Amino acid sequence: MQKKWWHDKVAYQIYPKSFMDSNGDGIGDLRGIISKLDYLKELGIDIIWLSPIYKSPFVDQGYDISDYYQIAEEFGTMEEFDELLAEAKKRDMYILMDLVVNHCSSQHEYFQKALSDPDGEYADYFYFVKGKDGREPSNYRSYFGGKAWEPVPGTDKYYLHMFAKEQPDLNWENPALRRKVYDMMNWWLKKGLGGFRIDAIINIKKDINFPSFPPDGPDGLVSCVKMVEEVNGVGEFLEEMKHETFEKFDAFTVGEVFNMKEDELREFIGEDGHFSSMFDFSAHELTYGEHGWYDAKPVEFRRWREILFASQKEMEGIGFKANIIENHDEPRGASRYLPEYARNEAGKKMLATTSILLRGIPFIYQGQEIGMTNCKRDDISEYDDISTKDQYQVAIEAGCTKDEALRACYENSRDNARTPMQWSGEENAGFTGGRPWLSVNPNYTEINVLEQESREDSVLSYYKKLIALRKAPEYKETFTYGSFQPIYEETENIFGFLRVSKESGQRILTAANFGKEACTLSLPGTAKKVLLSNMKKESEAEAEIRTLGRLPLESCEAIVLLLEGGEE
Ligand code: TEU
Ligand code: CA
Repeated sequence: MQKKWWHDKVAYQIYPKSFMDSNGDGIGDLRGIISKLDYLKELGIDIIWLSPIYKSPFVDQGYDISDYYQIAEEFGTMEEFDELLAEAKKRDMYILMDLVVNHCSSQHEYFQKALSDPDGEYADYFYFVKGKDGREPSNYRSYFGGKAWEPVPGTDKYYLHMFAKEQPDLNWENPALRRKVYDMMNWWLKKGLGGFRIDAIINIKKDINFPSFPPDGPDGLVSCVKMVEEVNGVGEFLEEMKHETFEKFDAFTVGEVFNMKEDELREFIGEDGHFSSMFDFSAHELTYGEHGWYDAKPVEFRRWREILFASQKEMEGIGFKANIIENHDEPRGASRYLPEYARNEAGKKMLATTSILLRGIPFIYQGQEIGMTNCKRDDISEYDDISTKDQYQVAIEAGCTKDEALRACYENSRDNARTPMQWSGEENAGFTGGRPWLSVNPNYTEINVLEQESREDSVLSYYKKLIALRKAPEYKETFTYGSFQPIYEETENIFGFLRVSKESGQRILTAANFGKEACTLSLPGTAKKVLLSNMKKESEAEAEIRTLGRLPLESCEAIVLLLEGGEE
């Protein structure tokens, strides 16, 4: 396998609006990010992904872009962005921008021009389609609820929006539009970006016949994702995009790919794949309800482990997925993947260990490194997110009580991850001197960076050790390129795997006890050295293992152990 500069890196996602506010307007900004680069460097971060910072009406928090060449005023100026790039570079860090090109904002110049001349050149930058029998061209429901077609005023046409109606889909069949997109990407890459995180990309390929499908809900509509699942050919667009843009810059790209077809992994992230990497959403997909958030099931450990292991094995010999436990679209990992009794610092460290040491590229979401959690709200009006408002309504219409619907939001809302970063125990968590755009999680008095920086045994201190271990010169080869081998699969509640490298001759065991009870495991070899423990001093853990000849694990205990000898 050809080695690439990003293989051994650790990435961090910033949600700019909620990261750090430098001027007291309650909105995070570029200057705030610049002020925290040293914090990220110290954590061990190499690559920073910024959720969208372009000019936007913020109907979907910046995922609706009205000018791809401008920085949103709320976040700062292009000069500040250039400064951020330069400051990152000084620290050997890379910046990824979010590339949102399935759709733009309805305020974008292209769409405004299209509306004013619905038969003109710009109308063909979008899907302006004639209705059928005085109705929409098909029965699609958008991802955010309601019809995916909106009338084009003064015509018998409709335009397609797979997300909000303020997010019209761009017509990728049009070569002129594709050229505009590539020029824009190259413009940013030339500034010195490390690459892109690529939003909702599977959706760019449509079946332009827009067939209707049998309804999948009481609204008589069908999720627009059905059409995406049925259509082929997205790969042609993706290859063209790669050749025209990031390939020329050796840029890193990570795709947000849902609904990939079976056996396409190599095409997506193999050596000559469309992208450098793509997020591993297999665990997230476990949490889908049949009809929405209200009937989503809690994550069951056994299924979770099974699906993550299967995903790890699937990518072996193919490429690198990007491992996450949360992002800006998901609830907090600590609130989702940890059982009730493990929702404490030990549990959070355990979850970190099993995620960061997997094969692939770790992506940490802001606040994960201090163990931020979901946030309870008393009323739907306290939420901002467009998807949350829709899902609340879906729950109510399905007959849920207000409390049940709020519970579904508490467990699944995208706003759980979007509350301001908890920097300190000061008012508003030290995020802003003003009034935050979204209210802080009240637990900032206990969970915050400042407090954790002062404590050797905090979640934050542990993340630093964990990342440093992954990148340590002696073990880097094994953690980066070593194979993934599951172990203890027959043992309930144990998340265990070996990383094995022919190159380094090392075998490293990671084992974590997600169960409520302590247990003792047999070892797959002789213990050489405890590299990390989330509960004890490494030397104590090592002495214990030597005396027993076995591996004892408390509830919520995780251990990383170097074994004697190389591959068996
Ligand atoms: O998300 C794409 C996506 O498929 C979403 O529907 C996701 O499943 C949903 O957020 C769950 O509620 C990307 C971005 O990550 C998201 O923030 C944007 O809202 C969306 O694209 C539209 O740009
Ligand atoms: Ca600000």
